[in-house]
Amino acid sequence: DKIIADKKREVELKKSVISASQLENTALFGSRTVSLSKLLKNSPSGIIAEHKRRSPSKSVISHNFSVEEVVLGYQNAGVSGISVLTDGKYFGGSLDDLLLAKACTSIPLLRKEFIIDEYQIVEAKAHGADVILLIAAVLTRSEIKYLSEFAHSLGLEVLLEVHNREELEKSILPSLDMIGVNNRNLKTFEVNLDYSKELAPYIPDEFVKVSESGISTTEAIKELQSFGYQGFLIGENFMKNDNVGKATKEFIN
Ligand code: IGP
Repeated sequence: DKIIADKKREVELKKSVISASQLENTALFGSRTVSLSKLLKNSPSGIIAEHKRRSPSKSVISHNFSVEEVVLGYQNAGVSGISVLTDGKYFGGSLDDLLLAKACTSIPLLRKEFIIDEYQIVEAKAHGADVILLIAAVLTRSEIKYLSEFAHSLGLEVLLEVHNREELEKSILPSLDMIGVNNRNLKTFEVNLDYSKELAPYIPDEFVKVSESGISTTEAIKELQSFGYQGFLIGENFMKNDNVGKATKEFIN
């Protein structure tokens, strides 16, 4: 679709000015990563809080905060991981946001991006990511295999996002760490936690289960936990508040 066509163009343009090997020469590229999946297995909160300024479904969510304020607020609230949207055109994010997040915290960071090329995985590592997202809806099985193995070779973990059984079945590979069910239908933007509940039994036990999008109550989390979910990706419900850190803290504690 349109987002992926735009992303392909963007990656080709970037490659023409900074090569992957130039990115590999940065200090962060060689740094150690933290395992989000291990943390989620042992974590009391299981919350992966997202830095999200706007989205195609909701336009403006927040524009009042610095990355530092949001990240420190999330850290202080006790989140297990932080997701940073780096897409500019549709979500108003950037790789700079990821870099700033890395400068503020040692909590594991997920690069939230439409990844279609290994170049973006090198970028992720060079800007402080610990985890990358791969979206099954826009990748073939062999692309998922190749990209996830490449991420592992750099010490990055992989969260694979699915929305239905077909996407799940085509994607199951040993090189994934976490499987996330997106509760939002990317075509209609409709959100329903039943997607997570219905797909849970088909996700093999060796993968940490993550429920993504549309989560706004602790009751929903308790229910999802009863279906085996250990990670909960939440953006809007935190970012829409006047005090992101305070709202997140109240939600978690
Ligand atoms: C967060 P929400 O409803 O809590 O703001 O959702 C996250 O799941 C959502 O931003 C997301 C997303 C994505 C964004 C899930 N998968 C893929 C961009 C691309």
